[in-house]
Amino acid sequence: MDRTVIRSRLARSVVALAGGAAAVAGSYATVGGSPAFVAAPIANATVTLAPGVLVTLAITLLGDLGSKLAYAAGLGATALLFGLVVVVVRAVATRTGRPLAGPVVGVVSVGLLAAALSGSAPSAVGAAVGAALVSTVVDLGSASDDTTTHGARRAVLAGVAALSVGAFAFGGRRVLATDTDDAPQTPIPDDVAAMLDDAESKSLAVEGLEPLVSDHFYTVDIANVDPRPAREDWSLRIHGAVGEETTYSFADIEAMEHEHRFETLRCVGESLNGRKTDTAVWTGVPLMDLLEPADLQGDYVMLRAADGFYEEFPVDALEDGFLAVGMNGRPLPRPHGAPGRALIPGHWGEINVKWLTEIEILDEPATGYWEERGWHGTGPVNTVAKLWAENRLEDGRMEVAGPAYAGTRGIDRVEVSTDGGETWHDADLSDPLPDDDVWRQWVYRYEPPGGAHEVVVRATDGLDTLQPRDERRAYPNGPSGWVSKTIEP
Ligand SMILES: Nc1nc2c(c(=O)[nH]1)N[C@H]1C(S)=C(S)[C@@H](COP(=O)(O)O)O[C@H]1N2
Ligand SMILES: [Mo]
Repeated sequence: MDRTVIRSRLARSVVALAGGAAAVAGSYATVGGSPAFVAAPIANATVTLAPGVLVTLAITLLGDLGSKLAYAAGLGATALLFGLVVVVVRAVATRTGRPLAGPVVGVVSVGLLAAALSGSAPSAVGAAVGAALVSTVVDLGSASDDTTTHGARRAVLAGVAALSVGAFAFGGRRVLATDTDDAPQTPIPDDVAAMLDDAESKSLAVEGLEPLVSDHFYTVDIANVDPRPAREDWSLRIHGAVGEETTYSFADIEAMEHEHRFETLRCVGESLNGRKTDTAVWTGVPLMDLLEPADLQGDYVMLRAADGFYEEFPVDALEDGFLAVGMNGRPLPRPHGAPGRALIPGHWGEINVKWLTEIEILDEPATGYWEERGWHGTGPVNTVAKLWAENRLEDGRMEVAGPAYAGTRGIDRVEVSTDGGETWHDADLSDPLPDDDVWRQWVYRYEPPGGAHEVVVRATDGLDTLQPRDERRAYPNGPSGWVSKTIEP
């Protein structure tokens, strides 16, 4: 192929991609990272449609990076799709001898595609305007001569235009975006403030150790763009094997008696010493208050959510279940399932369904989202003592510390070995928080030996069961084994 032909094709691809990227950025400028964002459906499909093994690999090996990569892939694919539309439309217009119609038709088709993808007029207009800007800049910049030698110039113009739209979109959202993503910032009620104070005073003073109420609560989502069900539109439907089908609105929930409780969540997919275990004070209503009027008649339950997530487990686990609408004294944040999520004490994180919309009672067992992908994450959590902090103290001693968690079984004891498991010593534990399903912290200080040594930690739960030693990776039953670390004093 002739070099000029290659060059001009390359330039056209750059122009198209820039147009696509500008369309994505334009949509972002108007609706941000909401479900109306044009990239949301494709970004979300990258997780939902990807083979289970791949998703599992990404979760266990890459962690949060995996979901960021999936999101980036979704953004790229959306930009490509729009770029393709721009190319085709421009080519058709040129061939029919009406090149000027290109941008116009491009805008219309980008707008239509964006509307179809997002179902949102502002999002579609944003996308169309973004694409049109790039198209117009390219056409104006090369109006004087249409020779292929100027392909490079077109490409540069397109790139600059797309970057400008992108910078405007991201910068603009930073400056202009009202806090629509987060629930309104209400003052923290006194009773929650007292609980937070309690947790703070019980947290061990160890440098580098997160306090008992987590500063940063992890998130795990099947969707790259979280749903945003407005409170007014949200409802919780209880149906299936029930005597009386019942639906609650958010106002119904708000009118009920609220409680606060400490509760820890742990993801079955985390690594043994991982960071996907956190604790918060949750505010809401006991699920049984909602379920009693429905008259449950089946032995299993399926919880369903606004993002298409669903998890099934035995109905007995609902007994102590909770519908949380608040977290640490504030309305439940969107990433944690606003306006309402389930909390099922003692069980792995996955059945604590966020953006909860349905409680379906079943006669027969069924398969949940992660179980369809091979996980067994609906039962009680494994016991673990983690090693999150190691400090050299001023007096020359070493200090090791971390959280320990065994769901509703509670933590009775944490032991530390500083000689690779030969001898064991009791660690000090933080005073227990009032509720059943919470972690504790442990700390152990010792004179370090001269050189490198292996520190091993193990917990004993409230049923006097020692944390099993056999090492197993997260998939499929959750990580198991004793955390150990070689420490160089
Ligand atoms: N609707 C919905 N609920 C969900 C999930 C999800 O992807 N969608 N992830 C689950 C998983 S795997 C875990 S570990 C917890 C994490 O809760 P968090 O994101 O608030 O930490 O939520 C669970 N609930
Ligand atoms: Mo999870």
